[in-house]
Amino acid sequence: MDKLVITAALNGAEVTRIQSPHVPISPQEIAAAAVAAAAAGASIVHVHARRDDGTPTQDKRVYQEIIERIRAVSDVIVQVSTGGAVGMTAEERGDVIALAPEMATLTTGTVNFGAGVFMNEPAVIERFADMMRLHGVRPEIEVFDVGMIAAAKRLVDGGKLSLPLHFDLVLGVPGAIPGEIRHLMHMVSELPAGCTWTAAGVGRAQLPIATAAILLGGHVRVGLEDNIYYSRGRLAVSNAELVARIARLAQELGRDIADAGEARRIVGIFGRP
Ligand code: KMH
Ligand code: ZN
Repeated sequence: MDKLVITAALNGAEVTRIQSPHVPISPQEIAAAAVAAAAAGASIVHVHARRDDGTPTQDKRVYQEIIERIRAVSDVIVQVSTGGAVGMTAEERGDVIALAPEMATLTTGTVNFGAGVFMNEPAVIERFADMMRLHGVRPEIEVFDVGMIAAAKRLVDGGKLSLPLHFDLVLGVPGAIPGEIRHLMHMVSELPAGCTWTAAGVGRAQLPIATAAILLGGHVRVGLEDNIYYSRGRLAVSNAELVARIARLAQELGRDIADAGEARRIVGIFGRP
């Protein structure tokens, strides 16, 4: 089994400071959260840009500042979001790919997302895939339901994506596949041979889905984007706290933790930075 790659989804687009005062917003806060998460065992940080008032933005300049601040102090893999926030246009969401980050998310379908719709038309998905190939960006195929795995396979058949892919299996978004281990097992069974995968459980599904992923040979994503609680009724005080628990669990279960260099090899990032 490969060493465990832990992704810290630091802030997301939708979580507010009212929900959790610990969500990093500014590039400085995001960089500090990235460093702390890396020290706790994360080898990838998934980041969303925010404006000073906390609202989500896909402004390239904000992403540039986030990447530069993290790069200056850490070799953790910086994965930017092309999902942005519900309601953003595809044009604004895709802009960040031109920065040629090491890694970016690529969602391969449309899904209800809480009260909104996370819209990903086929032509937009193909355009983002083309842009990622052009700029040498490793996509993380982010799927919220099993049909999105089938869609990724069609993109492979059509020459838009190449195997092996790295997937992020997200379970528990209201409107998408529920956060149950049997659904995780089914999603894993549908992946093309040779692909790697991370599992992200949303809300109370975070800990059981992460534990199952450790045991099944997958990788784990935790963080305040997906879940603001450490335990019932007790907010997580930081992303690092959530990452540290996964690192402890993995060690107890006999799974070593990948550092950033090892994570690059595992998820298929070669020759950078
Ligand atoms: N904020 C969600 C609507 C991604 O980062 O690529 C989409 C999302 C996925 O967070
Ligand atoms: Zn995200």
